[in-house]
Amino acid sequence: MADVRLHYKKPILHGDITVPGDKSVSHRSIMFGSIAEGRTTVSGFLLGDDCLSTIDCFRKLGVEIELNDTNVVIDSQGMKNWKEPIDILYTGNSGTTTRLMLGLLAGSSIHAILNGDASIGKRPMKRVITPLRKMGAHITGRMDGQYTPLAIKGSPLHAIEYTMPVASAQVKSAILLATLQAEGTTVIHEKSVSRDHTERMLRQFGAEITVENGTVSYKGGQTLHATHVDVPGDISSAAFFLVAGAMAENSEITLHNVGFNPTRTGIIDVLAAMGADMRIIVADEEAAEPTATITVRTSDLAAITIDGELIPRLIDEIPIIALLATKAKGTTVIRDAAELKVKETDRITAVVNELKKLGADIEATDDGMIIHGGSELHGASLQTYGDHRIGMMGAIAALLIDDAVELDDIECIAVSYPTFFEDIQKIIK
Ligand code: SPQ
Repeated sequence: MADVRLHYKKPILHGDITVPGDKSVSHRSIMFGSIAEGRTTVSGFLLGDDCLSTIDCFRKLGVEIELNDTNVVIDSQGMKNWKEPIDILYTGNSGTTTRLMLGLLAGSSIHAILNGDASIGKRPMKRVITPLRKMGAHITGRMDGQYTPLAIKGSPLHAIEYTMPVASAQVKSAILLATLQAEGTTVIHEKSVSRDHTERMLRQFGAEITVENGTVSYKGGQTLHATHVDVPGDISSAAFFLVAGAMAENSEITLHNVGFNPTRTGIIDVLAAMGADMRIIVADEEAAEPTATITVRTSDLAAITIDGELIPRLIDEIPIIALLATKAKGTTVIRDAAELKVKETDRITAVVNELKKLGADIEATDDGMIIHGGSELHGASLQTYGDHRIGMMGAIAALLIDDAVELDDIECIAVSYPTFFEDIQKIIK
């Protein structure tokens, strides 16, 4: 666990960054390429630790995966020919890998054990296992399957109709992936729409799926066809630099190839509502995953309330939005975001503790936080809690103040943005 002292002395931020591949889409590209028989190719793959964990799991299932920089070639004999792994499937720090693998393995002919790191060991798995068990899955684990390690014995599945108790793309995706090997048509009702990368990729691989008014319907037993996946840049990674550009003095940053899927663009809505000076050029709205070039300049910001259906569209951006709110005029309220408590760490506690150390006027609530903008931030020693998004929030704060910021365990940032500090250097003037 390496400590780092960041002393940037309030630089002007100016320049261009091409954002690395989207983590959610990268995971799914490996999964779908492993399901479909034949050769799937992927470009723009994220070389983050979480996505490498996904590759490792599928190699253990006998899928051939070649990685050449950000290009991937997947040669699969189809999911029916996956081999029973002789070792546990280790999912590292990745909630997405752990939960989606459960859905994929539920209807297979395989017995497997899934385990991850200490953070994964604290994240709730019952939310996935409950609907999968309704489909006929055999999954056992610590505290009746609430936590890893989990053992799964593939079994015949049937489709279900399921109303999502929480907005979660991982739960929705696990059910959809299990349905691939289930009899009948699965229907999922979402109160607030979560990211839809799985639905989009099912279509891209040739499946028929309907999505109407928050209801997803998908018939089991459809065959997926190998194809090419072009991974867009990760808007959740871009968010750190969008916020830096809006907050730092005399700054202008252009971010290229930013994924612009409407189920992920809550951060753009928030920046716009707060008054950020942004220019957005959307490249191809018809693409499987649209992208945009976004330029952001130093802005006068006003506080807003962030809640309701907006929350799932920006859930991973809340740590950096909280930092943004420290500069906004007035009081920003973030609510309906209790899900933050079950991420890589409790992100309500972590954000409030660490921003307080920097001098922010912020308080935690049961389902979010309240930030009184306008306080002068200063240097501090910060904890990352082993959470990449808390680590990056601290590093962006360091760009905005005169004093040094110390951060413990910066390795965790490699989970989603291994080139983060190199990209910071590109825009410091
Ligand atoms: O994969 P993991 O560890 O769950 O990663 C996080 C993140 O901050 O990168 C959450 F901690 O992103 C999730 C996201 O919060 C990735 C994801 C997906 O790819 O489907 C969906 C979201 O989680 P959820 O709980 O809404 O399903």
